[in-house]
Amino acid sequence: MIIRTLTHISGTDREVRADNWTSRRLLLRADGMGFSLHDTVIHGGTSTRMCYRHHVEAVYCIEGKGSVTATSTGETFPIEAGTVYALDGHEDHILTAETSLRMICVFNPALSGSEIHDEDGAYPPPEVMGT
Ligand code: 9YT
Repeated sequence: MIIRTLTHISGTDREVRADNWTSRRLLLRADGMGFSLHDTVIHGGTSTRMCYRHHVEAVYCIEGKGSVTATSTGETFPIEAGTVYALDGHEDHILTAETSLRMICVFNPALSGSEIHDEDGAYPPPEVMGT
């Protein structure tokens, strides 16, 4: 059994900061679960374009208000605590945080933890990460 807390992760390499978000990686590829589990805070007043070509991702909001827009259709869906969006089709999307959003994110395949977004807002596939 793996037991881990946000307190343990804080200040370690499992806490990853980008311009628009800070992500605490509770479970990563090395943990062998087949998915990764992240507690991510999207900073209020930001918009982030992402497109995970090599992963599916489910994102469950537990705090804050914002929206997600599917760039292919222009449709925008509101996000608040209790809303999940699941990118089952690797959709290109823009996540807008009106207030700070706290999101529980699950990636499959699991992230190894050292990925960075490319110019399209994607993470590289697992084979490129050598894990
Ligand atoms: C909601 C979302 O996908 N934000 C980007 C960061 C991601 N959750 C991560 O890398 O932990």
